[in-house]
Amino acid sequence: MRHTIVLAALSAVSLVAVVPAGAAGQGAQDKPAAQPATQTSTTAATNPSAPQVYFIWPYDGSVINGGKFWVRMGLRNMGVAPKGTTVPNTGHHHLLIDTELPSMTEAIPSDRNHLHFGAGETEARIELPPGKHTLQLLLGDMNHVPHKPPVLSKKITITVR
Ligand SMILES: [Cu+2]
Repeated sequence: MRHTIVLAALSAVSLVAVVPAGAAGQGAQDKPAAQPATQTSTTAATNPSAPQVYFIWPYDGSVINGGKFWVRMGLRNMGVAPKGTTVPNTGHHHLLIDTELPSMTEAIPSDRNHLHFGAGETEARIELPPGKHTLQLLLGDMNHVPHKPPVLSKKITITVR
């Protein structure tokens, strides 16, 4: 199983690289990605090959001194691609700060509480004022709309000192 996940991750990296080439590179990339994609009928909790977005850093409960920190965003079984990319099974990260989930059927808002990483970034330097803050990741498609079913992380709480 471990091996399958590694293959999927590698193919996700390749997807980003072939984006400008369009559909030409797609066929070759479909082989390793197709295996997990056909098994996504159950949730991430029960199916290790379901798409999953998660925080690499910070951890839930982290205490951040000074308020500036890197957020590192992880994605399994899908590929990160810039906004507007039409390759299937890709999307870009959105960081939700101190807010509830937005609509799952419309474009994710873009404001101080909803940060878009439309260039395909997987890490970002964030600054937050002192206090407790919640962070949650939500993947959006080429039009910033959550996938069906939505690919979202657990909501974590951090404390800034
Ligand atoms: Cu977006």
